[in-house]
Amino acid sequence: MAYGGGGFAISYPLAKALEKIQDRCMNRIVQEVIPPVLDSTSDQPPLFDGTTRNRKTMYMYGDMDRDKCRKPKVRRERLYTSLICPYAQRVWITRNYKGLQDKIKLVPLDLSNRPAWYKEKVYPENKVPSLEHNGKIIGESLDLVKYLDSSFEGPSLLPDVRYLILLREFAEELLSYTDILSRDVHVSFKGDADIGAPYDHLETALSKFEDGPFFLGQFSLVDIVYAPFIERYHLLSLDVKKYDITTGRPKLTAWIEELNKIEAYQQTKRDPAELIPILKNRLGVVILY
Ligand SMILES: N[C@@H](CCC(=O)N[C@@H](CS)C(=O)NCC(=O)O)C(=O)O
Repeated sequence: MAYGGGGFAISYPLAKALEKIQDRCMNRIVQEVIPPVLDSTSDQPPLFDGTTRNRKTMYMYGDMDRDKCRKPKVRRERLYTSLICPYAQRVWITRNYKGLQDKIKLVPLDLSNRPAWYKEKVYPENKVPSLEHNGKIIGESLDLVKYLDSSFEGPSLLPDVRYLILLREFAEELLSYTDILSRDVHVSFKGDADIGAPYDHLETALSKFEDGPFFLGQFSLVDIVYAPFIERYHLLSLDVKKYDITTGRPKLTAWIEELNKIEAYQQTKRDPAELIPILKNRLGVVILY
């Protein structure tokens, strides 16, 4: 059955599905309504919100026992701010990014005509930003950005220590693989061993951290340690075995491409015409280096 509007008709189920999707999108793009800016004439906002009567509890206890029918008071954390202060904006961005709009209410102040209660009862420094959390006042934007990140839920804004440990462990693993790689490549040149296996290993390793094309995501000493060897194996495999180590290995291809953009590496590369005869000469004598 068609469920129509002005220009074209769509089915009812599709219309319902679109309605849901649209609602979700609307949620994401809804602009927060910024509370009014408080000045010297404004009262201090109350510490607690949410004293509306709870219908479910009213039903359980009857309308007579009014105290039990009240929802517990909700303490609102407050971010005292100025809508034009760059320091306050840092904290505002952090609060938004972590999705804390409902938890931390904005209290914008007019700095040119500040309410007296702000200095007297909230933050004696009389500056913004400041955060009221669990009855404590915390100031200084850098401290606040870190505080919001570590004390509230939402996406983390600093690398997790566990992630750093994982990176370091993986770096060590890769560093100790360099000798195995040389041995396996050497063996594959001499005999029947699968010439592609060592590069499959590298391809898998390069897929582990996806925040960049390098072994640990971002460029590191692991890439430096591998660069001269992969450069030589690439040349030699093409020349001796007509085998391109990058074919079918998009991560390795991207790694080589990105490495070649790094000036510090570029300047150390030798002409292949100079390298290949040296490598061929060494092949079969010692591990390639
Ligand atoms: N170091 C503070 C600086 C905060 C600051 O200077 N805020 C200005 C507004 S942009 C302020 O409150 N000025 C009022 C005053 O100094 O009296 C921070 O990083 O939070």
